[in-house]
Amino acid sequence: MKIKSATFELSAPSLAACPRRPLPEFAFIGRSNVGKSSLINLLAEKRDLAKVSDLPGKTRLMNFFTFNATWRLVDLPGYGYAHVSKQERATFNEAVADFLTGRETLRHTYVLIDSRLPPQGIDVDFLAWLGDERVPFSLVFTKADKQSKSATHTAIDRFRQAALRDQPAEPTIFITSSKTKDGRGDLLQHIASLLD
Ligand SMILES: Nc1nc2c(ncn2[C@@H]2O[C@H](COP(=O)(O)OP(=O)(O)OP(=O)(O)O)[C@@H](O)[C@H]2O)c(=O)[nH]1
Ligand SMILES: [Mg+2]
Repeated sequence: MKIKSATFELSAPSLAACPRRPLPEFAFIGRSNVGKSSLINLLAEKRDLAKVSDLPGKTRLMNFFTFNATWRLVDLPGYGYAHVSKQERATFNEAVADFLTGRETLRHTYVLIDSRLPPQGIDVDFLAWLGDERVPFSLVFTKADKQSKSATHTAIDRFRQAALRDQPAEPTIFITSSKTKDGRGDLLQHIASLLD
């Protein structure tokens, strides 16, 4: 799929504040700093469409981006950041849970995992929750440029053992790098297949 346009639409703090006009949507979610915003910019081939930050927890609202005027990417707040208040964290988690379980136009969810880290409890717990809620998802292993291919594959195998044993079906797995553009074509092809 060729990306002809990619624009920011709006930021929403709750399900009720999400865009009204129905378009098929694809969500990106993962631990803070995993590379969600960078991946959106990669797909869009725009440097500053989504804000990238070294300071974790930058994206605290659900951000909607419209691609080719026909579908949306949704940058969901990263989970697992420590420096916002409990109250704020709870509000955002609730909005994200509402979105993932109650947004009628949500076609698919991509869970981003840092390919350099051993399986993280918070990712394992989140995937178990998605499985319980029957939310269909794929896994995207990010920052693949930071290590060798074999190290990435070892990390994926370990993650599978830790997190996927109780899942009803094996999710599709993508390996990406916002630096080298690896995985861009695969992800866009997957989205295109779900748009048909
Ligand atoms: N080397 C490398 N660095 C990356 C890659 N993707 C993201 N980064 C860096 O990782 C940091 C976090 O990236 P973001 O895209 O802001 O991560 P995020 O998941 O949107 O973070 P929050 O919005 O805080 O949850 C930035 O310093 C990025 O430059 C990648 O593929 N390779
Ligand atoms: Mg972000």
